[in-house]
Amino acid sequence: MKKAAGCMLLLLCAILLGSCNSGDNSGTDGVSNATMKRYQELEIREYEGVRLDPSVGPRDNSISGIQNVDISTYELAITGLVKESIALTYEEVLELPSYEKLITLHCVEGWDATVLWKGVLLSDLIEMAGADSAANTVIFHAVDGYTTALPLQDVIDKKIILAYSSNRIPLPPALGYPFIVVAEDKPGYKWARWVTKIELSDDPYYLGYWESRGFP
Ligand SMILES: Nc1nc2c(c(=O)[nH]1)N[C@H]1C(S)=C(S)[C@@H](COP(=O)(O)O)O[C@H]1N2
Ligand SMILES: [Mo]
Repeated sequence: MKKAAGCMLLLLCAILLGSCNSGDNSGTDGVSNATMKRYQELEIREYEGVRLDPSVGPRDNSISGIQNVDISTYELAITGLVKESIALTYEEVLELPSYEKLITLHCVEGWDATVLWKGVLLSDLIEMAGADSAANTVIFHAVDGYTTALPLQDVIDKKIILAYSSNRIPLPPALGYPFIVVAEDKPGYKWARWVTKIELSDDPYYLGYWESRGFP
């Protein structure tokens, strides 16, 4: 009886898995050829026994296309309700203590992506500038004019990182080089890419690009 149930479950899983890969010839280890093509050279594909997905998704849906940032003139500003506004170069950010996180993004469209991220704690960056006691919101500004925000308490409690590496390679331009907010447990539009400014605010109702267009 138990065995039959187990078999049914296996069969169901096989059908479900099959439907996800439909229309795509399979490559190595059941990974589709289309997926294999999206892995970048040198990108690691496995971490502690977990298979990683290509960090760059199948299509770009950013507001002004993929941005190419000139790192020689790039600066990351931490400003707003802080004791002292600061600006850091790419190299200065990379010198701070780093954190690695294996995160699975569950997309509302029904797919998952597991990527190994590496970056710095947003709270470490904020501490460098010193948040005012009135600050409760973190607004991210990007080079394409995109903005989005997260509650300061979430940023601290969840140890949210600003990542510069995905699957052990430098963040590709498509993913937001030099920096992306790895807003784990939050929808995709909270994952600000090409971040240039982190602004501390006392407005918990601040509306970013998609938020002002009706997204919560
Ligand atoms: N700077 C910037 N960051 C952005 C966006 C954007 O248009 N500009 N789009 C957001 C949205 S809506 C999503 S779903 C995620 C992931 O986009 P992707 O699926 O194209 O990688 O990036 C987010 N970060
Ligand atoms: Mo999105």
